[in-house]
Amino acid sequence: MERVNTEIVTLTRFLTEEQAKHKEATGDFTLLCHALQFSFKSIAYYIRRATLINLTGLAGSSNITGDDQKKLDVIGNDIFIAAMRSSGKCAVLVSEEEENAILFSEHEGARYAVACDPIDGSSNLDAGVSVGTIFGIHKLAEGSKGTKEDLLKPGTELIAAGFTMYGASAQLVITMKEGTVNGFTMDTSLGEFILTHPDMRIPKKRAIYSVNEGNSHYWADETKAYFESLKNPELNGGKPYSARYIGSMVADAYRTLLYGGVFAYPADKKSPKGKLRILYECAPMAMVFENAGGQALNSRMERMMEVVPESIHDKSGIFMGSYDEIEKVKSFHKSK
Ligand code: P6P
Repeated sequence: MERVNTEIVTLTRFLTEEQAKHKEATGDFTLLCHALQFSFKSIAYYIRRATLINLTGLAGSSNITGDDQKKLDVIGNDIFIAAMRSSGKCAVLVSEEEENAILFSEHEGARYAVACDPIDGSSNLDAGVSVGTIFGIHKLAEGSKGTKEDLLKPGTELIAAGFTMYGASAQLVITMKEGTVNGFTMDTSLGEFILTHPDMRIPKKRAIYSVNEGNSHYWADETKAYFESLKNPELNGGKPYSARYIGSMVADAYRTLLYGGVFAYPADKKSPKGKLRILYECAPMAMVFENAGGQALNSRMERMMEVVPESIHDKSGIFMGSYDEIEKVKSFHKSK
């Protein structure tokens, strides 16, 4: 007779227990996370039904970074903005889909600043590829009422970050400052995120690399040399690395976190500042990977968590993954 597992930790219970660890906690952060949880559940619902109710395809608009907006992008963005506003705990929100920071000035007591990409990787949506929401949470500076400057800070000041991948099931990965990385799986019958991957640790090394080789013509010479070395059996115990690239950061990141290896989107001659955005792609992922025992660097081999964005949609090159794999990246790239 299969023993029923009654030791089920929901995200709601996890957040309550986290709050109890901090006597000074007011409960505001917990309420903000409940609003995040609601937005993930809503976005997951629409993504599941997208094809059925014809939500795939372009919305006919484009966002600040010039990406063609998919209908779901717009819906995901609207859901996220509404959830942050109604929480009453978010003072300022930066979204990939919004040119300017959104200030919720009606919430005077709000003490948090949130950066998000509501549906990252959405260009893959029509093909049924996993996409995701990436988020980072900062606390407002003392005396600030909430401005975009509250987000123009290094990842080391993030108080929480993570992502939700909408795949076969919705998988949430979240980490707090100096905390562990915890994975939750959405149980659609209960409508709850269940703790399925407590204290996630990225394998110290793994012969998998994840990069868009279509850009290799534009890479710096040392980047070309690094990836070429991974393909040389003689340099890797007789077997080359495996190449795995989905083109959806959340999906590539989740696989790298679980299996190990290296994910990279290097800055190159075509995109000298890189393609991925610091606030809502590079920094949150860097926090997750570091807290899971891995590393994350920019193309100048600087610790990604120490990079300060110059603007809310500022970009960076990134290498992130297993500790030993990033050490190998460093050995090929001279610190600039
Ligand atoms: P490319 C999706 O548009 C995204 O922002 C990330 O999710 C993904 O890692 C990257 O861009 C893919 O870019 O140039 O390889 O299509």
